[in-house]
This record gives sequence, structure tokens and C-alpha cells, in this order.
Amino acid sequence: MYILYGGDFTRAPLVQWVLEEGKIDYELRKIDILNGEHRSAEFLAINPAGLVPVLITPEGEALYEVAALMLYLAERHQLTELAPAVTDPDRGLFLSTFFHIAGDIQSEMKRFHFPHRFSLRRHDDAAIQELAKSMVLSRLSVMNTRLAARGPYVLGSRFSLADFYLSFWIAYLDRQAACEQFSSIARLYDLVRSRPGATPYIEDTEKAADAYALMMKKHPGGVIA
Ligand SMILES: N[C@@H](CCC(=O)N[C@@H](CS)C(=O)NCC(=O)O)C(=O)O
Repeated sequence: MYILYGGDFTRAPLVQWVLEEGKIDYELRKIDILNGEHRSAEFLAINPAGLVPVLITPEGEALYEVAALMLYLAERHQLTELAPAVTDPDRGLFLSTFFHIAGDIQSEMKRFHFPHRFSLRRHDDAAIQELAKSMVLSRLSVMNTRLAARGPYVLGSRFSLADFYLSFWIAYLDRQAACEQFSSIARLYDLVRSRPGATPYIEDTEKAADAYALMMKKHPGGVIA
């Protein structure tokens, strides 16, 4: 049995969705990041990096980094419909996109949500946020061109983890602007959003994104320090 440390306003639903898709047994333990629970001695003993999500494997190993957790579960449980197997010709494009989301989109989303960590001057925050958003949009623009030529999913007609991963971050962005600007991204987002297993996750993520945006307005110095 796995234990997933997640919680509201975290990326843990990405891992939870894989667990559910794979019908894998797990227990969810919620960490309240808005109240700094991820910095408590108890949680730091589990993940000294103080980051959520964390997955405890059946062997008791504590793993983190959301992309790694998704891939690890898909591979360990042979969910080859979600992640092409090692010898599958689709594997290259899958990995390339998956790591691009992890390294170049997700990291900008962190900057978008935590602009106060990237400058000592609070009046820089709005510009940092705008810059992060425009970086994500420029990455989406490249993806949009590729999806227009070979879509509707990242792997053409084949849905994969990469589509869900991308949709999660689109839900957290200014999704209306992104979908209005990029029709192939909008198509992918709609397709993922209407998958029965994914719908509740994407809907909850949209609500969380809207609530977080409101909190950011109320706490310009940072929702989480
Ligand atoms: N690279 C890590 C980043 C994890 C991360 O930043 N998690 C957020 C929640 S989604 C967090 O723990 N934030 C608390 C903080 O940064 O203080 C991953 O992708 O799993």
C-alpha cells in the first residue's frame, strides 16, 4: 500500500490521478501548505526538502518530484496505456514532452505562484508573474504548432500522462487566455477535461487555481512565505 502526502493547492492530484487510473491501493494524507505544515518537524522528517507531494512506497521509501512519481507508478504497475513502455517508438516523444513540462513549464508556474521568492523588492512581483506567464505561453505556442500538425494529443491519437500533466498546469494558468490563443491546446484541454477519470481532477484544479489567484490578490507579499 502507498501513502500519498498531498493536500489542497498542491500538485499531488497528478499523482492521485495515476493511482486511481491504475486502481492502486493508497492512503491520502493531507498537508496544509497554506498554514506551513510542510515546514513542520514532522513533515521535514518525511521530506527534508519540505515539498509536497511525497509518495511512500510499499517498501517504505519516501519519494518526491511529481513527474518522477507519476512515471514511477505508471512503470511499476505497467500502465503502458498511460506511459509508453521502454521499447515503444512513442517513448521518445513522450519523455521529451514530459520532461519539458516538468522542467520548463512547471518551474515557470512556480515562479508565477511565488514571485516574491524571486526578488527582494515587492514592486517587482507583478512583473515577475507576467514574465513567468509569458514564458509558459511561449512554450504552449510551440506545443500548439506541433499539436496542430500531429494531435489532438501529445502522442497523436494516443492519450498519455503527458496530456493530463499539461492540462493540470493549463488549469492553473490563465486557462481562458491560453485556450483562446491556442486552438490545438484548447482542443487537448477539452478532450482531457471530458475524460471521466480526469474531469473531477481538472474541475477541482480550476477551482483551486481561481481560489489561489484570489488569495494572491489579498496577500501581495506571498500566500506562502
Ligand atoms: N519540483 C517539485 C516541486 C514541488 C512543489 O513545489 N510543491 C509545492 C506544492 S505544489 C510546495 O510544496 N510548495 C511549498 C513551498 O514551496 O513552500 C515537484 O515537482 O514535485
